[in-house]
Amino acid sequence: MRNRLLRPRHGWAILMGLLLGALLLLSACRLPHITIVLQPSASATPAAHPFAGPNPTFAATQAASAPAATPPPTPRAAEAPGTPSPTPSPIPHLRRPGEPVLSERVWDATCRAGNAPIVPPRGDDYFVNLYERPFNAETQDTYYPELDIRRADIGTDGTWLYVVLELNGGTLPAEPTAYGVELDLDIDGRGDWLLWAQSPLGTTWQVEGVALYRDLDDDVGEVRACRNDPPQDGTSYEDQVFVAGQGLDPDAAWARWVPRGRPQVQFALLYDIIERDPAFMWWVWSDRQVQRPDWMDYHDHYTAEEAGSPFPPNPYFPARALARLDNTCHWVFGFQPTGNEPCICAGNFPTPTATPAPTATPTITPTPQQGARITGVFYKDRNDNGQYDPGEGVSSITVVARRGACGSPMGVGDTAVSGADGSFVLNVPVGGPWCVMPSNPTIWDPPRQQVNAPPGGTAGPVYFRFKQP
Ligand SMILES: [Ca+2]
Ligand SMILES: [Ca+2]
Ligand SMILES: [Ca+2]
Ligand SMILES: [Ca+2]
Repeated sequence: MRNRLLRPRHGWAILMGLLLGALLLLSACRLPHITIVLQPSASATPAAHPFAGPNPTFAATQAASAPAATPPPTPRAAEAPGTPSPTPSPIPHLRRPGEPVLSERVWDATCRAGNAPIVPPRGDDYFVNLYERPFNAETQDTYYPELDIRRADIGTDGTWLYVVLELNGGTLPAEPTAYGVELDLDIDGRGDWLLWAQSPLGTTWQVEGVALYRDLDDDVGEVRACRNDPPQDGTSYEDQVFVAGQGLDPDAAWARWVPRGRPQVQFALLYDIIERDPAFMWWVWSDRQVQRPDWMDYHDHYTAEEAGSPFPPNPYFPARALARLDNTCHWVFGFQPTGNEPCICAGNFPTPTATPAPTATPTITPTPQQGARITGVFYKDRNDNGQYDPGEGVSSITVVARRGACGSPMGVGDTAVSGADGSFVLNVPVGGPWCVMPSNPTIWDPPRQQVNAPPGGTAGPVYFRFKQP
């Protein structure tokens, strides 16, 4: 009995052993396959994109046009904002931009290489986030013509929104350099979209190096749009919706470098992305210094002292944190400006001559028909007699005229920089009340002055006395 019982038990054990061995062999063979198969399928699950919530149209477009293998956008938290990685894009493109169609233009001041320090002729005012600093910080002795925006144009052919930056010279930057376009769709002075391209750019349209950012919570510009409010508390452009062909739509945004005497950076954005918005405001950037979309507006991130000033008489001279960059003021697309639009360009109202002499600096001399002139003087009261005397003028002070009463100033009518004798002239587009505001108003007495400018006439002079320390 025992033996009989033992024999089947041994046989059973051997059978179980064989079965176990076979199972182990099978699982050992399959394990690597399981690993290989599972990983891609898990990572191929598209990450939930914020865009799917607020805008079903784009989400649908994305779902329809994006190939199944499209990887999800890189997680934003781990990304250094403003540095899209120019990885080769295997993504097939259904649409490619053509030659830009342009309809609106904004002019910008230009600098020139020369004696140090290089000082911008105009077009720089930290207090309204306007910069003309295509040169290095501190010594201000190296000029970068490929950073110096000369003019910018915008237009659409119905499919694409094109923006073209014309630079004052130079060649394709070897150093990391960003060029950008901000779009303010609800015309509140706060950018809503940022189109951002980083060198190296090719001479044909490419998505590599191109990124598109969106502001989700309307905090670009911090507390007061168009005015400096450091320190920055908000997120600014926190949502990178497209980078190098990945994200929103593989064809969303493109850029190219057009080499020529005055080289261009050209942008193309699928007009559908901004729901073919017919009327908005826009402005452009070159930036080799900061390159942080999540720090815009830069005058909300840096204090006046940190930013530095490019003008030697300014107490914050020289340019420091904000150097090696340039931008334009805000201009319109698709509507006639009234002059009350927030941050609107000062001198862009009179249509500049269609074909300016290519050698001349594109100085816009506003001669508005129903406009007015406001004159004034900055001075240091050396003999302390409470009034301006010859020889007391303070040069290179930026001053801005904002429309309306000083309690609620609105759009910028003009900016000017005081000359060697301390005097300045502001050409405003219409008569009426204007608030004349120096940069860094705290050092002037009074800090600002309201002027009622007669249409077609001249008001002033208004005097600003330097406060003795
Ligand atoms: Ca410029
Ligand atoms: Ca806005
Ligand atoms: Ca602000
Ligand atoms: Ca934000």
